[in-house]
Amino acid sequence: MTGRSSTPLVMGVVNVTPDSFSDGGRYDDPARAVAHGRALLAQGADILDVGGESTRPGATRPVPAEELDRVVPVIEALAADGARVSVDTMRAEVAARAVEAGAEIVNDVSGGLADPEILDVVARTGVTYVAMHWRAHSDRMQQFAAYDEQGGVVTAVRDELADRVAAMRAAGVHDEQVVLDPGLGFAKLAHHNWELLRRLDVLAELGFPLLVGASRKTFLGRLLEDADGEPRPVGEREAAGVALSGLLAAGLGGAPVWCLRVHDVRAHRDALAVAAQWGGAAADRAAAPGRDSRT
Ligand code: PMM
Repeated sequence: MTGRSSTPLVMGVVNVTPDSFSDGGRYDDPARAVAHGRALLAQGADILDVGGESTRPGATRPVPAEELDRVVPVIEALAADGARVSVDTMRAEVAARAVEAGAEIVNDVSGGLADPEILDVVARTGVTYVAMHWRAHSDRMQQFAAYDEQGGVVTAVRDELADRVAAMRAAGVHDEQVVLDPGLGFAKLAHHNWELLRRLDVLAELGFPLLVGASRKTFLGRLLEDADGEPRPVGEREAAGVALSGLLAAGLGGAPVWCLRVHDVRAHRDALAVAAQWGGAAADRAAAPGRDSRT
């Protein structure tokens, strides 16, 4: 189900929320969200990630009924179109209803910590499970952005994800269902995110495919801050994220990435095309030195 390929898959974000930091309020009514999902498919998304809870720093949680009302009709419509849909939720109840509605992937930013029963849903349904590194809900997660142990953030994230894998196995989830995610921006400062991106090989030691969600995040805004120290606004971070996708697809994170979670699918697809062409050209040169491959 999650088989590896050299070019990462592209997961397009469909946030059905009034308050997500990257696109909050733009697609918060189901019809608009479905239209947006279809547009992302047309741009080449492999997966559509439908979420009804904003996880931006400081966000408060919707009640479960509200989250269900947001995501279920959108998942039903997009799955009926034949799309491969994931549900971005931390709740077992929402995950179960989403799978009934046609979701094939449960994307849980808490890796089973927020609602441990979600692991039972994943085990029972056999769907793919994206488990992200997470320490606390968004209203207080940045209080936990400290990684003072030996090995710093990279070792801590690897070890905490390994603990989550143990919990998944104990719940009856099969390893073939699991994808791991470093959780960029979740209880992380900017430099933590960069360290993780450079050392994906350490996370890959756990033996699972990796998903990376960097698109439009605050650490990119910080990288591009203006002369007064103001971060680049969310809507103007796309090019930096696209550059990062190209570098990751070219292997500069130190390990293959199974999937990139992005907002502007077309732009990131372009970066992947460049990286694939580069890799192919390098392989051609190695196989046939001196051959002119400009055509
Ligand atoms: N980031 C956000 C939401 N869901 N899921 C995974 N697996 N990985 C992420 O990094 C991730 C996520 C927050 O970003 P958004 O507000 O743009 O959706």
